[in-house]
Amino acid sequence: MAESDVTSEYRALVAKLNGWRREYYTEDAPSVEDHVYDVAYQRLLAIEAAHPNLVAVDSPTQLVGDVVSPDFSKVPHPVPMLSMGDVFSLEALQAWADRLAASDPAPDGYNVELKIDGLSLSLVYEKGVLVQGSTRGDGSVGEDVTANVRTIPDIPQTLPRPLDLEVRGECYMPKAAFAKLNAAREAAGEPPFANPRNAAAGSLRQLDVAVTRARSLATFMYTVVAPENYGLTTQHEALGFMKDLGFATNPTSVVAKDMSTMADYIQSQTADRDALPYGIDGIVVKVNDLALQAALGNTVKVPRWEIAYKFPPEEAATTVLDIEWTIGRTGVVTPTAVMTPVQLAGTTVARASLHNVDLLRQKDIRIGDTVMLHKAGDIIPEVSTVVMAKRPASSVPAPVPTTCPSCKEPLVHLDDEVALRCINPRCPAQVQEQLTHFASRNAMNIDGLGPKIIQQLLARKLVDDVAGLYRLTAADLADLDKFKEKSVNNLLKAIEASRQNSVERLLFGLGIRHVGGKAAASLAAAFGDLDHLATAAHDDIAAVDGIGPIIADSVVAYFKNPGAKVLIEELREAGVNLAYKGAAPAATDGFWAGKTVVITGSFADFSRPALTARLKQLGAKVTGSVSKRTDLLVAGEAAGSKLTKAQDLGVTVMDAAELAQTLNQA
Ligand code: 0OW
Repeated sequence: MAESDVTSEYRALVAKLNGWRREYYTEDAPSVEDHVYDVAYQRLLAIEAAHPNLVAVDSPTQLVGDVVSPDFSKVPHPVPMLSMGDVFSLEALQAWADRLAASDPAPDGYNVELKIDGLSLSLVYEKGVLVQGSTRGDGSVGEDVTANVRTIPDIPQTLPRPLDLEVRGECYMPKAAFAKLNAAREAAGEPPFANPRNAAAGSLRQLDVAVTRARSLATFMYTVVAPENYGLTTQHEALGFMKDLGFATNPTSVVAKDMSTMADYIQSQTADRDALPYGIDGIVVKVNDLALQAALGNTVKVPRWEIAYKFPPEEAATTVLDIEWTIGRTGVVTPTAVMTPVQLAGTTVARASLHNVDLLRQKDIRIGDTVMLHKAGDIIPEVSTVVMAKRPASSVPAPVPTTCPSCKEPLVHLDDEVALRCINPRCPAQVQEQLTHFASRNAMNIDGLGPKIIQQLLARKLVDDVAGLYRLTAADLADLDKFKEKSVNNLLKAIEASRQNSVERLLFGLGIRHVGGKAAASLAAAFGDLDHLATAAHDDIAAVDGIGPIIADSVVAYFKNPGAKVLIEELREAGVNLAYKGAAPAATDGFWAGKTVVITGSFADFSRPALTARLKQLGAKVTGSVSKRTDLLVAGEAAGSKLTKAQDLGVTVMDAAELAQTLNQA
């Protein structure tokens, strides 16, 4: 291949891999499977080995870990938290062991461990007390997640001995907790996590500690930092040392003297993988002798004394019987493959999302095809490829609907979106989700109007769109199951109160694509009321700060839709306020006005975002880290290293009780 072709392939690979890293490490939402990333990464390594002159500073082979989020305080890792090299076959593992066997001295045994599919975690104890928890970050600097780790049940807050100690391990989400969390997210119209690793990362790297607490995280610790300080000479001893101190360590590690023992372990653990209550994505093989580990040392990013044997993704073949099209809250029409049920990674799989029309076409999946299936993160069924050799001669490309399967309105692609969408605001399949969103706290905030009540209202045909809520009578509501007079009155009061909301709540509640709470507030403030927005020119909408052409396209398309026009008129006739009442300006006087405040820990009465918004409303400037410029640290339960820093700097500290008192006075 000509040098220029290799260069362009190299640059494209670096860009693609860096994009996938950002999705995986920062957004905790990768768009590709691990094995897709691994294959591309191995190709990049091969090009760099053949063309060292091409190696770029931004190549992912030159980085150790993930990106450090600006939302968290930084934690330096004096002993870097490294990643590890991968091999994808027993032959490659044998070659790695052979190279080590040639070193002098040669290893006299390996500690073999399951590779837990989570994210790395460091725990620091001073005199036996947990003082800091942090993520790996980029290997040298991690994120402070101390308050979050205090909510994880299997992490000891204190040790049975007053040790100064750092241990490292994997934080993970058990499969059962992952499945439960995703079911709840899909029911709430939120995107599911692709696999347990992302769920764990998204749950640990949380500013709102209450969210972490609710997410059932767990750990397996596998490294003692500076083991020589505790008289440890092998990895196996280090695991026993941590277990005795009360840490969770994985019970299945073994010491293997040779390759055949390792191969047996790998074979047995691969067979048992599906039965494990947590996800694993391989086996870790470490030189057992710690002094030899130190002698072998590390390359720029990985230790020489350990390797990860990565499992090939489990696959199964089955037949596509049908392709169904389902409609979500925002009107997106998604293709789903209905297949002959097949056993895969411990469960029977009969359906797999095909995500969108582009992917359907890209993989050219057709009814009657034989397809290979695998499970992303051991959980989410994915179609890998079509077995073309088995494609029936009569096969035709899968038909893509042009009208909505529910309301028969034409389907559209908004802007350059991949998603196919029904934009009829009165589409029955969407109304349930729309009503739920409309009544939600950040939208019209109709207290007591949850999904179950909405289901009953729709089933009894008491409403067929959001405007219908404002025509409900006491008699209508009295007809609902278990709805006593008190509930009827409370709900009618809540609906009545929502009529007076400032219009940004209505605008967000209408569920216009790309129009979230922030965009709704900007548009309401810019145009003053719904009528001006509905008739505004595309470029005027796009010109509003923080809006742009994509949101403008979506807003113009929405208000052009005949169904939307009818809906707005019905809301107007129902007396719903369509004007912007203005966000109350931040207070310019009072206790909080002008103060620079940092919040740490968790609060019984507030989520972190809610407390931040409240203090800003009262005129405070809320920042993420304590400094000499900080006027006040508001410290809740399980306050972390920010409390220590505030005390060191002499910054005033306010506890939850003082906060409650001050807010009541404000
Ligand atoms: N995921 C694991 C695991 C393990 C560390 C020691 C120094 C570098 C790697 O179960 N059992 N042992 C290690 O050893 N690392 C593991 O996970 C790594 C950490 C960073 C990336 C992988 O998650």
